Amino acid sequence: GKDMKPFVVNFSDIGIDFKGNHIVRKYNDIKHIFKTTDPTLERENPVIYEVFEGPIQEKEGELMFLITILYPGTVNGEFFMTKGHYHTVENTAEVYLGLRGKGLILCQTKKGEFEAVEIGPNKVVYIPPFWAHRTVNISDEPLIFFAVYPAHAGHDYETVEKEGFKKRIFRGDNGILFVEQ
Ligand code: S6P
Ligand code: ZN
Repeated sequence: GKDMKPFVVNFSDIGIDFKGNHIVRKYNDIKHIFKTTDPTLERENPVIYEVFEGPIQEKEGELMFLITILYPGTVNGEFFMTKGHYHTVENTAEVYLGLRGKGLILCQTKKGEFEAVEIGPNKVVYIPPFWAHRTVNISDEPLIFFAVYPAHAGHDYETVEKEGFKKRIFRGDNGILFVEQ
């Protein structure tokens, strides 16, 4: 806003003096997004991913930025992933920069187009307006990425919960498997 001054956030201070919003999603919060359930995960309820948002107001003109840490693992072979969403203000894009690990960003439109693109160190992914996006960790280490988007965009999780994504990503014998939902 008008009264803001330039500032720096040191994401290596996460957990020490991080000022922004911290969102934590555990297995039992999001287990319905996976094809199957796993009683061990239900009992242990691990953190699947967490998001550290910059201290930014959600209003037009601002840019929200954040770091997502998506932990490695599977639910009976289906890789850990984010809930995924459209932006509520649909005509808003987003940029991801991979920092660590390896993943896929599943993208789809309400018209039924589907794309999967790789994210990892040195990779910038551009998600155009109108494309829903979900991140899948296909590596054995935490997948960490930076993202920035118009701060007023908002998140529409409902549409994705109703319609799902066209494909699910499973660990295969030699690599990864795309499974039609
Ligand atoms: C925000 C951006 C990401 C996700 C985060 C968690 O627009 O796309 O920061 O919020 O990766 O995913 P989700 O689908 O639970 O918000
Ligand atoms: Zn988004």
